[in-house]
Amino acid sequence: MIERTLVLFKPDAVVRRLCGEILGRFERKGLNIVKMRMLKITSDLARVHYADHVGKSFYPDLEEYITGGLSVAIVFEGEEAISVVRKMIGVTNGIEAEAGTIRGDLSMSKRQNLVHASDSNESAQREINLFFPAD
Ligand code: FUP
Repeated sequence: MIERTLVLFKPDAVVRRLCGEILGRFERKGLNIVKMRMLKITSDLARVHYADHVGKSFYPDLEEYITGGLSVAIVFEGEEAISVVRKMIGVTNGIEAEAGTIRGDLSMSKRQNLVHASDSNESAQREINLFFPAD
């Protein structure tokens, strides 16, 4: 089934100038860019986006990091895009992520792990509406 998924290039991806590298991987895989914008995530937006994590011990550091610089929000479309993109980014901690994945190849951190990607149909819908509300 053709799906849409929300991907964020987080502030460390922008600061490290890895947006082109990461975007290229998704494009070469065969995913289409449907929407794309650069933004600075506010505390309010972070709290909604990471609603499941608000209140956890790591949340204050997570919010400081995600609001600490520019991010890029992208909607990708493709066959089973949600699970394809999740496989391509790897597990949360860059130290544990498999070689060949974005986090596995480019991150050595659990927090500064370069990318976010929707993990289900429901979260994809929610996150696309959150980052591209006008559409
Ligand atoms: P993921 O789905 O891999 O992006 O990871 P989660 O939704 O579980 O967590 C969201 C973000 O919270 C991660 F990308 C990094 C951050 N995080 C921490 O900083 N510490 C933790 O112990 C867990 C997650």
